[in-house]
Amino acid sequence: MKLYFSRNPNPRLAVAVARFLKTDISFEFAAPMAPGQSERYLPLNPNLLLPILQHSGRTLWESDAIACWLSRHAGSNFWRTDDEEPDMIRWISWAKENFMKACDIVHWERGTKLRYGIGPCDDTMVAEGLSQFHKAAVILESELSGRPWILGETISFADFRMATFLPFNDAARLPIEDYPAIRHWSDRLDQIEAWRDPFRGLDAPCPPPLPN
Ligand SMILES: N[C@@H](CCC(=O)N[C@@H](CS)C(=O)NCC(=O)O)C(=O)O
Repeated sequence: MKLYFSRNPNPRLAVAVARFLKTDISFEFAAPMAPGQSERYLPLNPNLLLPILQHSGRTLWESDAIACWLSRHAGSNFWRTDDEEPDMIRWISWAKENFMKACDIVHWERGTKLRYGIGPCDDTMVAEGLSQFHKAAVILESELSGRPWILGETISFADFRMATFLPFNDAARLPIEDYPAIRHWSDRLDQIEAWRDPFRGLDAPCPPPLPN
């Protein structure tokens, strides 16, 4: 069983899940979009994106599907399979359309574009992303004010998914300090080694630094 990854947000999420669940798996750094690499990776993922899970002669792509597979493989309820499953899927779905999407817009402009020389930061898009961020953060803040994790007393994949972009906040500079419950929840996540430092011991080049 192998997980192809890079240090970018979605592959980071998948590595964190695998390590959180203590999966017996090998990790291989990949760069499917690098020149000359597509022939190798197209059969594994036609989108040429990461993460990719390879197991039993098959491949699975999309972080959520991989997290589901890894959780089932571990016999864990990290991906809920009980009465909380609809609630977990609700928050994963909401995250991707709202909180995470807003984080992604800002991180793309302030982080990825500059890091990889794709283009200058578009301030209009940053403003739009920040506006979406505040709208979503108000809702998340209210939910997290009454409980430690999104589903209640026990962590689930919805927490990891919601927080996909927070480890990249040095670049995105999202104002999470304005939201104390979100801040504390993010701090709780950072107490989990698999989340805080998923790449420990893995051979993976660091992304280019942000220009000054
Ligand atoms: N919906 C996909 C998105 C995957 C995706 O966008 N992956 C990006 C990183 S966040 C990627 O592969 N970028 C190229 C790379 O990291 O080499 C998922 O959840 O897995």
